[in-house]
Amino acid sequence: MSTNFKLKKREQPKPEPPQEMSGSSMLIQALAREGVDVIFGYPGGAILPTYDEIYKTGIRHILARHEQGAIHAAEGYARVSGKPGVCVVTSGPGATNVVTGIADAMIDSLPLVVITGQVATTLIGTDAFQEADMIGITMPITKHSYQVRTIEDLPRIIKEAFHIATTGRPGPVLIDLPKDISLTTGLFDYDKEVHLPGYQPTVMPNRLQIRKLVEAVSQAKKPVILAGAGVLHAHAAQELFEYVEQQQIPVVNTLLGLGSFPADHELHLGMGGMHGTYTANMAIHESDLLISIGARFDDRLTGNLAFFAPNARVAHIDIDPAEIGKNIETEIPVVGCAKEALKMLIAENGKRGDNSVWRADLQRMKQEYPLWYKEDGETIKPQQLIEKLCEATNGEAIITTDVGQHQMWAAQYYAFNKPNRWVTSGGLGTMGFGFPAAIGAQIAEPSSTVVAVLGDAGFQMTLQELSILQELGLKVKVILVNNASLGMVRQWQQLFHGERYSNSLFPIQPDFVKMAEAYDIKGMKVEKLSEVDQALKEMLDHDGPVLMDFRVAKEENVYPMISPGKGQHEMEGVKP
Ligand SMILES: Cc1ncc(C[n+]2csc(CCOP(=O)(O)OP(=O)(O)O)c2C)c(N)n1
Repeated sequence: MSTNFKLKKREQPKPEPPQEMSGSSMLIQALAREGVDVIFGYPGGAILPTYDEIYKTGIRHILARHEQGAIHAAEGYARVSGKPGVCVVTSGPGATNVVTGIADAMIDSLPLVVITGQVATTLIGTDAFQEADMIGITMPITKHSYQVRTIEDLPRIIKEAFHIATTGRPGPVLIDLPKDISLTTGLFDYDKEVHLPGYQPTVMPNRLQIRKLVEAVSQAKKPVILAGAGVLHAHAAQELFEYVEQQQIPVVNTLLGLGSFPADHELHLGMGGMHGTYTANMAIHESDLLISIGARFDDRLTGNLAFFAPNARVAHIDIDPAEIGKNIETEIPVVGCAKEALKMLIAENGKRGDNSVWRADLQRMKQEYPLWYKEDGETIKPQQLIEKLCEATNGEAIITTDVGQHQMWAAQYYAFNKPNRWVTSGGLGTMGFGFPAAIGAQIAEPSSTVVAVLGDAGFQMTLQELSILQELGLKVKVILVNNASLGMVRQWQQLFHGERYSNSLFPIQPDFVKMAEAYDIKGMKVEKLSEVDQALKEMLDHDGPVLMDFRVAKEENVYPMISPGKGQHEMEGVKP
C-alpha cells in the first residue's frame, strides 16, 4: 500500500546519468523533471543566475509586476490545475513580498514551491544588501522551509520540496537559494528516491473506523455531510456524489469546498457558516450525525462553538491528523485521503439510516428560507449581478474573488456544479488575491472563461497585473462590484460600530474605464440594472480581456449573517 498520495500522477521520467552542472542549472533541470511548465516570478540580484538559466532554456516564465501578483497567480494556477504552483523571486524585498501569498497557500492547503534567492552563504547573517531571514520569517507559514547550504544538497532538496508540497495535505514549501550555491557546480543526480522517515502521510483510512462510521450512518435520523476543500484536493467529487446518492445524506459545503458537490442537487443545502444559508446552518445545528470530509471547522463556519452542532455525533475524515479534534470534539476520527475514505464507504454499501423525515424537513426549509434580497428594478443589486453572471456563463466559468462582500455574494449566488471552478482566499482572507489568481487560473486553463469578481478596494491592491493581460493574450474578464467603499468593513461599522464609517468610504475613485484603456484593455462602466444583461454579453463575447466597472447599490449588506459570538441557529437577516 502506497503512502505517497500525489495530487496528480506525473509520468515518472527515465533515470538519467548524473551530470556536472551549476546550481541554477540544476534547479531548472529539476523543474523540468517535475513536469513544471510555467514559473511565476520576478528577478533581482541574488536570483540572477537562475534567471540566466530561464533565458537559456526557454522554460515558460510569467513576469508579474509585483511579487505578490506572482505568488497569487501561482496559487490560482495550483487551485485550478491541481499541479504545484512554482514561484521564483529574489532575496530581501522580493522574498518578503511573497510572504502573504505563502501564508495564504498554507491556510488554504495549496501546493506551492517557492524559490527565493538569498545572499551568498558567506554573507548570511551579516545584514548584507537585500538579506532577509526567510527561514525565520516563513517557518510558521510553510509546510517546510529549506535553506540550501551546499551544492550536494540541492537536487535532494528540490525533490523533497515537490514531494512535501504535493503529498498528504498540500501546502507551500520554500527553498532559499544562496547566490553562490546557484553559481557553484556539482553533480546533478535526480533519481534518488525521496526518503523522509518523519513524513509519511496516512492515505488509507483504518477500516474499523470506516465501519464505525457506517454503523453511525445506519443509526442516524438527521445526518449531514460537511464537505470542504479536502474533497477537491483529493479529486474526490465523483466519490462524494456516489456516496451521497447511495446513502441519501444532505450536504453542506464550506466556503472553500464549493463545487465539491453540485449546487443544483436536491440534497445540497448550500454553504454553511457566517454568511451561509439558513438551511445549511440549521441542518448542522439540528443534526444527530455530522460527517466532516476535508473541512477544518474554522470559526467562520462554526460561529460560537458552545452552540455548534449540540446534538451531533461527529465524524471527521481528514488527511491531516492535526485537524481532528482541533476545534470540535470528534467521536469517529478517520485519518486518510478523502477519496480513499469515500471509496471504502461506498464499497461498504452500509444500511441507510431512516432519514426521510429529515430530508423532507430540509427541503421545506430550503423552499421557505432561500437566500434573498430586495430588488428595486433600477439600481444594480450585487446579488443580482452574480445571479446574472451565473446565468450568462451557464454556471461553468472559473470564478476568482477577492475578500469582502462581493466574495460572499459570489459564494452565495454563483451555482458551482463542478469542482475546481472556484478560486478564493478562504482562510487568510487576502485582499488583492482575486485578480492575480485569475491570471494563474487562465494560464492553467487557457480555453476556459475566467471571471475575476472583485471589490473596488481589493482590486486596487494588485491591479498592476493588468499589464500582463494583453502581453500574454489572457482573456480574463474582470468584474468590479464597485460600491465605492471597503464594503465588508463598512457593513461591520454599520452593524457593530454605531455607523461610524472610519476610513472605509472612498470619496473619489479612479476612472476604471480609462485605466483599462491605459493598459489596452476594453473597459466598460455599467450603472443601471437594465444594462447589465447586455454588458455581460458584450464582456463574454469580447475576444480579449475586459474590465467591467459595475456601480452597485452602495449600502447593500451581506445576509443572512451569524454575528460574532452567536451560534449557527441565531442567523439574522433570514427571509421573513
Ligand atoms: C490585505 C487585507 N487588508 C485588509 C483586509 C480587511 N478587509 C476585509 S474585507 C475589506 C473590504 C474590502 O473592500 P472591497 O475590496 O471593495 O470589497 P467589498 O467588501 O466592498 O465587496 C477589508 C479592508 C483584508 N481582508 N485583507
